[in-house]
Amino acid sequence: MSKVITLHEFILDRQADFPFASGELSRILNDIAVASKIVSRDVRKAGLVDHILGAQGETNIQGEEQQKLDVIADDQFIRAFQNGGEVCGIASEENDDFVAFTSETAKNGKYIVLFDPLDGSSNIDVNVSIGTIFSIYRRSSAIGKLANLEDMLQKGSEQIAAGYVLYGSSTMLVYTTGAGVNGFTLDPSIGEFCLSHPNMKTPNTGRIYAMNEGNIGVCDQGVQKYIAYCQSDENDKGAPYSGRYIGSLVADFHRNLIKGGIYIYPATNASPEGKLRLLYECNPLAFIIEQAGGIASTGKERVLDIKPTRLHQRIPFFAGSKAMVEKALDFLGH
Ligand code: FDP
Repeated sequence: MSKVITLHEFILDRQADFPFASGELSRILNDIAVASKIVSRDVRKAGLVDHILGAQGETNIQGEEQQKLDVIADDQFIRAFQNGGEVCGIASEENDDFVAFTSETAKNGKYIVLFDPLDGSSNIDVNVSIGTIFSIYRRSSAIGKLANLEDMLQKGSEQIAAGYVLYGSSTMLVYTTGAGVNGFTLDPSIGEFCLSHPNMKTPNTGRIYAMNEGNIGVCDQGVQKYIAYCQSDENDKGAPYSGRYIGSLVADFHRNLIKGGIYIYPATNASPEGKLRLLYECNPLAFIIEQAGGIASTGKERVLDIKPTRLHQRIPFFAGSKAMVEKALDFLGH
């Protein structure tokens, strides 16, 4: 039987791969792992908290105000980064503005983290998989100062690490530091993430397309034609692909990463810029899919090449197996 490798051990083993490694990035990754274990625990009892403990009003049995799980998750991650000492500022889906940490230790932190604490949160109430997505950059501002907006608005190609946690039938943490993608499954009996998916590669092609097809009539003709191609028996597979859409980005992305497939969230009439957020949804997933051998594009350009202009900027997103995304881009005329 082979030895179990925990995330903690794995991170320490890989630390030497970074130039000038001082252990700070490793500590941030460990902080994320701890925060996500806490969130995983809370997600697992979501139904109890929402429907039993909170059933009598606005407060739970301890007299505490009920909080939505995405706010709880946001607080958990912010607390982890604020107290860790390596991170000088964060931006998250839950906060309109970025947060620059003000303690002297934090001002000396070299890193910033952008994250979506609980993505797909509209699925919490119906017991469907949800996830956390994170993206780590070296700060561009001077060490010792407060983090600023420019620190947050770096190109995705500048990421030094990115990953996600999927709270699914099991809890998994998948991350990259630019040297491949590795996946860890939480063993609840020992409370550790254990290496379960080493060196993940996405198949070059697959049979799955994932899109909210309710939008098919209100998106670009190129997308409509590509989806018709996926559904036709005259495509490259000679049979219709499988349509699979959970409506939870991390879950849809993770399934496609493993099985091969394409994820599409195009621009629509109602959301001409697309729906998904560049900084803490698309960039981290783009980094991962590229590291796994796939492609992530807006339909016009490589996601990681975009210079962000706003914290909550949205983009159209086409990501997945190389051959499938290239085919979709052909239909879009690129
Ligand atoms: P949600 O609105 O539930 O938070 O980015 C948010 C996201 O979920 C993704 O997780 C999900 O893939 C997508 O939006 C679903 O959007 P549609 O309901 O428009 O398909």
